[in-house]
Amino acid sequence: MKKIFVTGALGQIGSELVMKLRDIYGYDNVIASDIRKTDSDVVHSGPFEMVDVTDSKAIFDIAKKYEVDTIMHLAALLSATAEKKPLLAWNLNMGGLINALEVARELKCQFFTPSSIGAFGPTTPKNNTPQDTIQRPTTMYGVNKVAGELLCDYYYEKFGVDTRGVRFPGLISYVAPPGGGTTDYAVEIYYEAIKSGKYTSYIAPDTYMDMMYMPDALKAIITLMEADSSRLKHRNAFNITAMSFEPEELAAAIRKHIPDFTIDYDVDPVRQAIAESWPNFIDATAAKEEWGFEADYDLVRMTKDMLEKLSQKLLSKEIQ
Ligand code: AKB
Repeated sequence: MKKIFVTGALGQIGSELVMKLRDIYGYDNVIASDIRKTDSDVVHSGPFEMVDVTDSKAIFDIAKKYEVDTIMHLAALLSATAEKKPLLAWNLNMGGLINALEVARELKCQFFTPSSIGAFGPTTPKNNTPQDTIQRPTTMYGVNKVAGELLCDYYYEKFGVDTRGVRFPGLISYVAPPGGGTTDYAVEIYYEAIKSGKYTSYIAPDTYMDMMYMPDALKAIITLMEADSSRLKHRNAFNITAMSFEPEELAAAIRKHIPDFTIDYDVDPVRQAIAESWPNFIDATAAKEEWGFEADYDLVRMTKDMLEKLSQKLLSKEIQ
């Protein structure tokens, strides 16, 4: 990777990935893009372009202008929003993906796009979900993710595009908030724990989902993209995970730092149904064997770091 073009760069992953890539590969070698522009580090620290990924020419023109050799396509709607706006989700998630893949084919770029645990469904084995298994999701997001995985494999097999991907679990970070996901509760809870000492969860107790702290997610993307191609038996997309918990366990971990923290429940039937259609925990052996993936953060370590960093962030906002 020398010149990397990132779409959806102002989202939850992009906001941190772009800065990490710029540290590693040089500030001018990472071209960030999004449909909007904000007053942020991503926009000010290196090249930034406004790009709507449903506009194939716009993607092509930017990729050509900067002579990029890698595309990281992040622009997408998450599960809960996709369920509310299924047609928009199809058009953005699938339209954007095929546009970006076409540019990768034409300009011979390496290609990354994230899949998700949302690519599994109610008939998938729920525990220790294998890498290769039944994928019959019942959400629009899941349909997009399965189709996306297949499309990326197709571009590799048919056109030789070096496509690679991971199935991300819920991602937890103190930098940029997620938006419109089912796993977002696991981020919101930290904000509310610090701000008010209590949280009302829209996900029911006893609902287990895979999760990962953002530093491990960034490490996974970079390690996979740098991995020796000959070692990869799978490509789109690898199961990866760092931990699996239900809301009570997360609350208990927070209580070790904020003893009076309380959680109660007001379950959202839409997001709960999505969560219940996903695995309890997935098996990431293929990622470990084929490119050495290993997470650094478990629930205890993540919670300590998250509460420290988020407290500092919220405090400095108050002071401003
Ligand atoms: C979501 O909840 O939609 C995402 C995901 C697991 O893909 N965080």
